[in-house]
Amino acid sequence: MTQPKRALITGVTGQDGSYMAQQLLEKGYEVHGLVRRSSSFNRGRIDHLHHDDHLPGKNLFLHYGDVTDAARIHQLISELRPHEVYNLAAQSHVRVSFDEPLYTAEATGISTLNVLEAIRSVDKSIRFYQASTSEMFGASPPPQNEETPFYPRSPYGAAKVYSYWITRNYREAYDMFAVNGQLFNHESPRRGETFVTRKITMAVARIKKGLQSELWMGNLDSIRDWGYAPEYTDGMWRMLQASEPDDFVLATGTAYTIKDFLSLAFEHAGLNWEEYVKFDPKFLRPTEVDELIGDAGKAKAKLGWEAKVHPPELARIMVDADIARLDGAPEGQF
Ligand code: NAP
Ligand code: F7E
Repeated sequence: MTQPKRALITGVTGQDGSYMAQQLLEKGYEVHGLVRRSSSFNRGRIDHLHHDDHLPGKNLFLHYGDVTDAARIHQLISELRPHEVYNLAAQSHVRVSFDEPLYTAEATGISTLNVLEAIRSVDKSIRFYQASTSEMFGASPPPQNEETPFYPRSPYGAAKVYSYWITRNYREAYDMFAVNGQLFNHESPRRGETFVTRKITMAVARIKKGLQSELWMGNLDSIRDWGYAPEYTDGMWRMLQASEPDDFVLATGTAYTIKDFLSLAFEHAGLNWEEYVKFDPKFLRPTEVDELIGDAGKAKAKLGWEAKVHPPELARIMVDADIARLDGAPEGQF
């Protein structure tokens, strides 16, 4: 009997980590996830994987650790000897990165070097995925693709640019299979509650149920290219199965403003967003990324990857899920 492939996911408790773990278990992988010690329960997105009868949940193993702790990362990679590492852990909130720039540099930038160094010294054949981002393009005008120059507009974007280049450098210097996925915004019912789409869909559900009457927001004019997270984690996996290591943009190629997403989400529930949304300057950023629209042509040509869910369907999926949650649907359903 052949041994299952082993994967290590940093950031397994996050939106993408939870879909990645689920998809790898479905493919028969032995999945190891890095989990931070927390005083409150932080495994809500993955807890159901242990109990899902359709998944080999016994193949999911969680390990305490922090990506800023180089010794722990080295120890884990040395003990586990994974075939693939998905480096998804990060301080991922752009607005928060202005409040905590040094921590963000550590957790979103230098931490990538911790993982790469561990792989380099333990076994250079381990395949490495780095969660790079459209925020690296920042102020470069759309459409953005793999050739677009970087112009980050936040401490988060700047830290991710470091991670991108150190990943490329380890690929070129040490012949490692280390790749960057330059992913545009991707959302889902598991999206963190302080990112704009989820903030909106939760508010729609609560307003619909009479639990909330106002929604306080910042800049409504920025343009984003929003896709559906499970499709993007499938793209990450495809990058690590390719014959050669390379960097890829994943995006839908569509452009919607925050106002557009408000309309889609509120209208799906039969509501008019303009009656509820109020402006609060505390949600503005010192520097904003105005316009992100990705060109994922390379991923389509070389990986056979293409986004199928576009923002109108995405908004419906997320609003329906948040209404179902308020109706008592179990978290593992989403
Ligand atoms: P997310 O929901 O914020 O999840 C981040 C994960 O990283 C969580 O599991 C978090 O743990 C963990 N983490 C944070 N700091 C850590 C540390 N110091 N040590 C160990 N774990 C740590 O993010 P996401 O949306 O799934 O995104 C996944 C990755 O892709 C991130 O690197 C993000 O920057 C990047 N990215 C996201 C998007 C997007 O649109 N979603 C687009 C491009 C790139 P806790 O649960 O304990 O907080
Ligand atoms: O903001 C505007 C805000 O926080 C989107 C992360 O996953 O994607 C994400 O970064 C836009 C911005 O995501 C509010 O000013 C208005 O223009 O949902 P967001 P983001 O900053 O695009 C990239 C690709 C990543 O890599 C990141 O990790 O929405 N906006 N009003 C607001 N944003 C928030 N959060 N809250 C508001 O009230």
